[in-house]
Amino acid sequence: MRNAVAAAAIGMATMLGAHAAIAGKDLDSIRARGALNCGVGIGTAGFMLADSTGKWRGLSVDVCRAVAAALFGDADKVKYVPLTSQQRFTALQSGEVDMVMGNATYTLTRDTALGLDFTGIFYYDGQSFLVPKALGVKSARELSGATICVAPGTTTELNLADYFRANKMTFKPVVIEKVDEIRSAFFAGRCDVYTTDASALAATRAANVPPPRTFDDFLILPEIISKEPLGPVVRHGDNQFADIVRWALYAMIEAEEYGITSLNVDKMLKSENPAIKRILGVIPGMGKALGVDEKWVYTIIKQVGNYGESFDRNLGPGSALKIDRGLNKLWNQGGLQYAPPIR
Ligand SMILES: N[C@@H](CCC(=O)N[C@@H](CS)C(=O)NCC(=O)O)C(=O)O
Repeated sequence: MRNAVAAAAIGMATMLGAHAAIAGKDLDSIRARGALNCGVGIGTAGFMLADSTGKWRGLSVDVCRAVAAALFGDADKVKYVPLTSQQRFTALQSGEVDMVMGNATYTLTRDTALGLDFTGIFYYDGQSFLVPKALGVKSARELSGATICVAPGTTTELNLADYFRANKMTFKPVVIEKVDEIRSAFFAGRCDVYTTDASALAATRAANVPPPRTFDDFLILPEIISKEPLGPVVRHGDNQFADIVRWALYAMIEAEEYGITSLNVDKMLKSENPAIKRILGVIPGMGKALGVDEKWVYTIIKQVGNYGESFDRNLGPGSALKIDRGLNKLWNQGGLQYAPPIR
């Protein structure tokens, strides 16, 4: 009897092993539709912003594009669905979008009770405060009694309450759902302070200050009051799709580590380095294991670029934001960005 159970277990394991990549229902419907529905924010420079021709750009957008490149061999096969912080997780749960790249912080409750899965961390962020210099404040500890603009359904709102309580300070929240309306309220002086992820504050300061005031009229306070690890989110139920989202981001990070860029990727196909050969599918196997074309990483890097290229173009020296890589440097350059091996 015990042998029979053991044999059945081995048989089952063999069956599962024989099909490393079983397409789930979400992946089937995305493939049948021929495009990825990617939930993004309403519009934040550097992360997700539609230009005058309707083309979306940004680091978050590039992760959607990388997933489409892996799935379809074409980074343009994405439909962007702008969502507020309040809408993003219900839109994912209901199937309106396949994944969310809405600068969502990876937390325990979102990853479990909401029925969602975070598949990595594309940006290590933290919460801070944006103030007009005219307010005359240099530290968050001087904000007691301030009126503070904040978006609902965010970790921001929760951290804000914790921080003020922990420091025995008071504040008056002005809760506004749409990010463009929060910015207008802040610039119109309806609140003294705007709080959200420091990266989004840097974007607001660099891209949204209405003239005649400029960037230099505002200040981001030095305190970072929380950890905001921002990740791609999918819903529970389709592990293979989750794997593709997870490894599309890792591929961008791994390519940077190996010096593979959108400019040299064709030359890299001739590299003698076995790791590069595996990453680019010259030695096949990774694509099969993931259930995508063997050229998946080649296509991501050719069409989207590696993580560092995307960061520099959207947030770093090649952008108006000039955000320091900081924690988002690669692990071997003093940062936290670390991709498990593609092997
Ligand atoms: N990271 C925080 C805050 C995120 C946040 O405010 N995210 C989005 C909503 S998706 C936002 O306002 N993004 C800017 C935008 O909509 O353009 C969280 O996950 O709760």
